[in-house]
Amino acid sequence: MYWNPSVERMNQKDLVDLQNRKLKALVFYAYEYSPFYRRKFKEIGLNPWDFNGLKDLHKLPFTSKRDLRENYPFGMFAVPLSQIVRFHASSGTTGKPTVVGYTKNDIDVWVECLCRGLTSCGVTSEDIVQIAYGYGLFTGGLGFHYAVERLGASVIPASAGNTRRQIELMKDLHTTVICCTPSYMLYMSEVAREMGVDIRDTKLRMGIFGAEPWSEETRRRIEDKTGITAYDVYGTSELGGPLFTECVERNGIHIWADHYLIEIVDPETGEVLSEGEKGELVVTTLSKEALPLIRWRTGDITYMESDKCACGRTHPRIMRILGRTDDMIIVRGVNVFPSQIEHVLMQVPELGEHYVIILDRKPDGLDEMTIQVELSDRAKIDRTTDILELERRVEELLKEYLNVRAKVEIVNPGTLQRFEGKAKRIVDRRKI
Ligand code: DLL
Repeated sequence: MYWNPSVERMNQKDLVDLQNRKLKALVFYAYEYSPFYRRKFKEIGLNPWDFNGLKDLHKLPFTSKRDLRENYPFGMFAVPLSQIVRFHASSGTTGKPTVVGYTKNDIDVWVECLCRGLTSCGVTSEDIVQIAYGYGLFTGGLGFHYAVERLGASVIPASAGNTRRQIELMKDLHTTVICCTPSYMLYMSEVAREMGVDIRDTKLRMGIFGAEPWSEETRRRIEDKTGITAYDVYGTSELGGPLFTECVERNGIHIWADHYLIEIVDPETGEVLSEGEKGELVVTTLSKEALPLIRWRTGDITYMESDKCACGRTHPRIMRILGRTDDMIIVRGVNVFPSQIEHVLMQVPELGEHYVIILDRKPDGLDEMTIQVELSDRAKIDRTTDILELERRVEELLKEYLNVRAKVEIVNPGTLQRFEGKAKRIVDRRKI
């Protein structure tokens, strides 16, 4: 089932032609309306009249979060404030917050993208969709809200939090689809159990989970615990919000190429990588009016595939996000992403789903990683010696798969912090 079949199945040549035309127009638009880009283009001697579209893409400058911060709040907007119909903002956990703005058309394009995605994972106007992403400055809640409404399904605008109420709503209002972070879904399933509710007995059939890295094993665990089918959704506030999802094939996330142009680059050198090579996702917006972004460095690590998907859609796919470049942990010369640690932990059936990675610097200057992970509430272990033995086993697995030396501490089920939005997996106690 398609939302916009002629576009979603457009042949490669037409899609590339369209991107080419839109990219050239974007360069003129940015030069004309964005003082920021005009300055950047002048700095590198780029004249829009000499720009030849896709084959010159590599000549365009990158745009980074730093640019957005330095131009806070409106310095990168390309329209007068009177044309802005909505603002969203990031929480600014890694510095000054960033503000993004949308014109009416920007919202329409965002809704269109997400409607295509929702339809591609099988959401229909018959569904009752509970949105448990936060509403507010975060794009998750309102982003899904507008798309689900446009689709004609029923929205339950639950927002994040108030978890017992979420379960009641799910039961009483016959929710069929839930949208939230994967970590919140895990938490919700625990609370449901405490309340004596088996999610399998409800009408819930599907979850659309994203806004944070999660692993294939976590998907399997969510599905095992709840009996639903779990889909991945990706997006960032700078690009719009939640925009792109997996389709029923669940073999990558379709990036709508008529609105967004993607590249994968080496995060260190900025060199463009080939299909299938892992690197940083870089996105150029082809339709955004308020905040056009040229070669936006998302900071997210993934790889790209552009062969036609079995679902019939021709738009390229990115594979599950491994993590953010700034979340990469470097301990004793080994680089690792939390999602890779999660991947190993979740393969151990005696372990639960909740974990935290603590980084310390020892007096001798060496870094130390400790992973606290809960015992599964189904594990039948209570002897201390068995716990110690399990800790050693997990440490060996981490060494074997990731070459990381970490101390593993197994803690009782229910003792680590739970999250209603994005989970915080790293506690860095190193003094820099
Ligand atoms: O998280 C938008 C969103 C809302 C996406 C709801 C999906 C669902 P930001 O708060 O700007 O926007 O955070 C964007 O979150 O650069 C990634 O690092 C991370 N992220 C988002 N989706 C995924 C995902 C929203 N599916 C940042 N897998 C991005 C891994 C994700 N990481």
